[in-house]
Amino acid sequence: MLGPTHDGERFELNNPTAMPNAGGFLWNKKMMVQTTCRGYSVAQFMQPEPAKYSHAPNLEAKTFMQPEQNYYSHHPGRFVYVKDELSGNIFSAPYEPVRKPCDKFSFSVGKSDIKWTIQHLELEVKMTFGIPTNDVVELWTIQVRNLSNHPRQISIYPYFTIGYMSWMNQEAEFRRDLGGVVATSITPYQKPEDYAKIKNLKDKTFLLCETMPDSWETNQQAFEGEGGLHDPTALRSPLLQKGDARYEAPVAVVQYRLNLEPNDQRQLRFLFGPAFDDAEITSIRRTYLSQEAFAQASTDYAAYIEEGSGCLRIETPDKELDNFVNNWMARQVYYHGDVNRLTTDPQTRNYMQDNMGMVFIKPNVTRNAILTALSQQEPNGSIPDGIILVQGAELKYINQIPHTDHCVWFPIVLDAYLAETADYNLLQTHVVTQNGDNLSVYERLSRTMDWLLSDHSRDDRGLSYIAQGDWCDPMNMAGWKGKGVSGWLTVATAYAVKLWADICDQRGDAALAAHYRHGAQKVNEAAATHLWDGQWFARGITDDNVIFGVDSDPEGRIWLNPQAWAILGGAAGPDKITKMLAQIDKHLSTPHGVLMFAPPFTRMREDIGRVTQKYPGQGENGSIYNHASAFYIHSLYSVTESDRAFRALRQMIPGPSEDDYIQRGQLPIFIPNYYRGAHEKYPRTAGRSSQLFNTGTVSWVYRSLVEGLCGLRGDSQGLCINPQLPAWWNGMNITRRFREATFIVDIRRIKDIKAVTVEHEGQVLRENRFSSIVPGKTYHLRVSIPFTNHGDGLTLT
Ligand code: CEZ
Repeated sequence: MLGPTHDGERFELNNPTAMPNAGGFLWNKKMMVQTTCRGYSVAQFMQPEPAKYSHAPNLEAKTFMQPEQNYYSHHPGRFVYVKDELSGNIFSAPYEPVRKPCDKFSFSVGKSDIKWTIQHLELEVKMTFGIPTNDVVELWTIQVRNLSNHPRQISIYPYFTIGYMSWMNQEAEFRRDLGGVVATSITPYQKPEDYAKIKNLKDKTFLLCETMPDSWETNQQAFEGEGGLHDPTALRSPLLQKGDARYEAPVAVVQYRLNLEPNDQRQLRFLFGPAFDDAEITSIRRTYLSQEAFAQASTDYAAYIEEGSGCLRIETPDKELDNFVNNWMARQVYYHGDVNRLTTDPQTRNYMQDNMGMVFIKPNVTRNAILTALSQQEPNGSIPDGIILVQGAELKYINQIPHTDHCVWFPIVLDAYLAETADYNLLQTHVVTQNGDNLSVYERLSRTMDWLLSDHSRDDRGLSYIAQGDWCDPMNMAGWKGKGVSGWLTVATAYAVKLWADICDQRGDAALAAHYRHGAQKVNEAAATHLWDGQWFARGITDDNVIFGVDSDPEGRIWLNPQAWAILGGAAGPDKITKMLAQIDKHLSTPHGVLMFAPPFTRMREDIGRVTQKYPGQGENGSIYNHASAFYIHSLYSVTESDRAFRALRQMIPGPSEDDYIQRGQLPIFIPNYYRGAHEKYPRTAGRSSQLFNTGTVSWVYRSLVEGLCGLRGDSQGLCINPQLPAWWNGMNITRRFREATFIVDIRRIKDIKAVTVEHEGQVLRENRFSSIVPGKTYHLRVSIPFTNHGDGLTLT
């Protein structure tokens, strides 16, 4: 039913109904398209705020990308109707809107294009979808072949949704001069001051045809008639009516009448996208609409995607894991780091974490992101909600709500950056803020930590305020009156401050390191005193001084984040960790991964907030929220809980059993932001993927693969080697790019040895560290690791 192609370059699904929402995505710096196997699409482009050119049939609210998108028959899509002129039979490719079962179906997601092959009525339709690297336009190739042994007369009708563009002004017509359908609209607005913004928007949508069609229709209603989208009335006539749309819903359908001899085929090319005016449409046509231009765009785009292929290749006993890591994982990390989820004001924590992943792809991008974010630091050391990337960009809704965690992410990202690059010069680099303050990165980072440790951030118990949210956006009412505190942020503060102390040490600043270490210790003491609930850490204390995320809570009893970060930050020592892990296993582990908390809330808790109003098991309300699980995995590797860590990591990837694929409904080409939880309450939907590929998860998972599983993390002197294979693996092979050199690492379990040893050209490395790395060189390392018998037991080092 599904699987990778032989070379791993593509992943294919051969059934349009088993996993109806499974899809793939393409992006460049200006646009993003997610498309399902059945032909539905969600496309957005930046001008500079996200906008659409292929709309729903009703006016859509502007919002961030939604999980579990609902697809319905009039959902925007790209389809091809096919009619046999003799029999009158019709079907559509890839599957929607006619939904005729076909003889052969293949949906093939590549890294840089998406293809379908459909066979029905002894005809074959191939659709190929690509985008260029620098422009906003979809490149479509549609190919039909006669598979029968007799001549055929057919019509094909490529159909592209334009939808409801505007309640103020919309129309469409076929433009012979431009060679395609052009729909025109005015983005609705009401405030006169908005006119200046909307007047320059790309309010036209075009479908350009390389080959002049025999006919067309641009009026949605005229096309569908009484038959509807599944059986459009317009297909009953020999030719489409060449209609226009005058303040009527536009559509772009074109008709080609084809006579095909046995085995004959025709190839047609189309461009679909937004434009400002006719001149722009003409120029896009000239640039892209030819066989050579398509080929060139595809080569260029493949090269762009290839730049994000990451620093790691693995060969392990788990072939499906290898396929995911080697072909897809870095691609998703790259998407986040390269285009920041196509936002102009990314949430500060997202911006920092998405850029953390870039250390493994293009570390310079991370460096610049750190500088950009710090250039928006407040004089008091805090960092605002949302980093403005485009001048004049407005802070979107979520960034207008005060969250208290932003400073935490800075030493974390910096630590990952320094480990990968050893670029300690960054600390000396000066950053000027808007008010003219000129401080080094080092000074600015100290200020972020001072802010976290200050009275502004902590109450008199030493616990960190939550205001209207921390990492958990929708935990908006635990502290909105100004008193409530976050258990997670408290232990996370200790982690951040401790990491910063380590960096101060690396810079030789022992006094400052001691100062921050002391700060972290105080925070951890406060956590132990006020948040430890006997078996785990509480999630917080409300404005009314009610502790929550504790054993006595019937809902929201135990949360993953406070435990994971207590491990990272040192609030939990070995005894506490042993207790916590047992409880996490008991309450939070599921066949689809580790839950963010349990049990899910079934009613609003006004002293916690809207997280409790989300659907039970969905989103932050007790799903397997992979971002939270990724922190947990990272924390497990930090205490060499290798088996637990690997299990949780492996569960993030759909498959490999067919049942698992069907239950999750997603192809293993990205990690979604969540899988549904509520296994006890709603077993039917438990495990279902959100299909949302925007998630802070991926930078952490990639990091855990590199630094945890493979154990190949850098420090100021070189590359440290300390792999953490799950106990049931006897070895693995790794190719790791590091500081512009290549390491080929062969890891084997060896009987009767007690510790990891690393050999290079027959020499055993001291402290398992490879130093004196020469860029451009390739090094072969032989790593011997002992057999472990700890199973799930705790082995703290
Ligand atoms: O957004 C993410 C945020 O982008 O939720 C995470 C948070 O850490 C990320 O920064 C956990 O809350 O507002 C909501 O209720 C939404 O659920 C968002 O919180 C959520 C969406 O998944 C956005 O993609």
